[in-house]
Amino acid sequence: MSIQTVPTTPFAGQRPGTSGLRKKVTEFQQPGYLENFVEAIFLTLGEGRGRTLVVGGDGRFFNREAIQTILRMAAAHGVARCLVGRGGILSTPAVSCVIRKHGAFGGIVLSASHNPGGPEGDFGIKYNIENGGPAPEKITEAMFANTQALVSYHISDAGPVDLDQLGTTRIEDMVVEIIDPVADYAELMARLFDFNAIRTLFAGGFRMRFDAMHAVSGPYAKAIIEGMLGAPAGTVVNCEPLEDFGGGHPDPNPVNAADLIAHMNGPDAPDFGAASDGDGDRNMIVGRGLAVTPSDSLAIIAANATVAPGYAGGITGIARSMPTSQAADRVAESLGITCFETPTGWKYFGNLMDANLATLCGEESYGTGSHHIREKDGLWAVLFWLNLLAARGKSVNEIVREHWARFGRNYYSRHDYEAVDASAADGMMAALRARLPALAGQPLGSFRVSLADDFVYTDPVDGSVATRQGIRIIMADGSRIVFRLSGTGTEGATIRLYLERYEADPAHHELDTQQALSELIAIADSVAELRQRTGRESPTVIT
Ligand code: VG1
Ligand code: CO
Repeated sequence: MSIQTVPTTPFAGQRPGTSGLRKKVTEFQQPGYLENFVEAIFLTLGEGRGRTLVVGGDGRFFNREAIQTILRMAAAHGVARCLVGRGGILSTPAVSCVIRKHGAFGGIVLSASHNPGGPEGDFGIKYNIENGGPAPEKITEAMFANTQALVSYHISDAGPVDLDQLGTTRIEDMVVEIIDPVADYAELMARLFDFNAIRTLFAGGFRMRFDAMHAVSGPYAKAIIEGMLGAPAGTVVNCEPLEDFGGGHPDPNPVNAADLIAHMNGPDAPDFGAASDGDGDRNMIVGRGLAVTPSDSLAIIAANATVAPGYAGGITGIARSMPTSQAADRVAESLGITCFETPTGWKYFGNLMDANLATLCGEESYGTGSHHIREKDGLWAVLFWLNLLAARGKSVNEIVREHWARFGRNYYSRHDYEAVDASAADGMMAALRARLPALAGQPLGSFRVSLADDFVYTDPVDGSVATRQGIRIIMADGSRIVFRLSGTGTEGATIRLYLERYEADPAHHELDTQQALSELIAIADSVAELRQRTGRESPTVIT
């Protein structure tokens, strides 16, 4: 066994996006591609790597191979100990949990999250820092800079590690410990939620369907929901993580989790439905005939936080990404706490949670979480809802409608235009940006624009500034149109159009969402020349 120095040359395009470096599997399979990025990670971390590193992924195609490479490179860079999930499996929230619990200096997560997998699908790599959260931009930018200057990488020539046996082995001087991927995470969940109340709920015949979409949440949901909470076998479906997610698109929304929605709309619908994404950090909450929008879910969790023992003392603040609806703002106001508005991506929440400014965080993209870790956490949100249903003895429908009656309803939708020609998308954003100064104060249909800008965020903790985080057109009544380009896609550009309209009057709370937003949809199209510039008649996905 010895450490090799392998000559290499830089690859273009290794700049991490919203959530790590995400590319087609075939791109990652090029000799040296993964190695270069991992070398750049270790170069960026410098001397701080003498301690423990956590490594795991969502089980997608190329996961095991990538882990073997990363372990051999970690050994070559003086890492003392690597904790690896058995079978190479660790959900994103579990990585965050394990980093924090075991005092690791960081973690490497192999996942392209909600993007499809398999040999023709996507792969990804993310680095998480000591607090368990995604590396902030100054670190990912330093990694990118390092990828552009590489002449060699360092790797041990040791053979592969058996990832399927719990226990300890060595590569060079580094200890490799294969750990149970679920244990630490399950123990944390049991401390946050009233497992006894949830057990009683299931014992009383409450029925649930959790669709793990053949992704990483399966083992976690099975162990916790069926194992610890006593839900009947078969409550968790599609629970075996598959390398290609069974050919599906592991994104828990009504379009990609259509099978769950069909069950929840059916005549024999269970009481509660939920789904999770590729790496287990997203969640969808579904009642009978009702998919709860993620922005509403965040607001409802915030309004009811104290039902869960882990939050019995109340919450210090809420944070939401800018495009997420303002439903949570209304809850924050009624609680007398701040609702922070951050750019898209979980990395912006870390400082707020570390400084105890925000307890709960959420994104419209089916991401919710709290300061128990530093990632969004799909199963956590589902367990919160179970705790809430058990504590209140009400249905999902009742809870949502009572929330609207009390706070008003924020009609909300996101329209995605996927794989659009990149220069057409850039051109649209540039033209829109140029129009912004003239928009303020102008009437648009029955609305009047009160603010039109490209969102800039100044982190209240470290003062760092993020610019160009999404074009927002805010109307005088609080309605909003937001445009962003996705930072997680791997084909052309994806335009995201976010639409929001507030309705206080409960007599108008049962409209169809697209109907309720129809005027804003038309305004968005004409202001941005969306159809004309993209050549698309309609969005690829509406959530
Ligand atoms: C999307 C979502 C964003 C989320 C990110 C990572 O980013 O909009 O809210 O944080 O995915 O989620 P973008 O740049 O494509 O809009 V995950 O579950 O894919 O790690
Ligand atoms: Co994810």
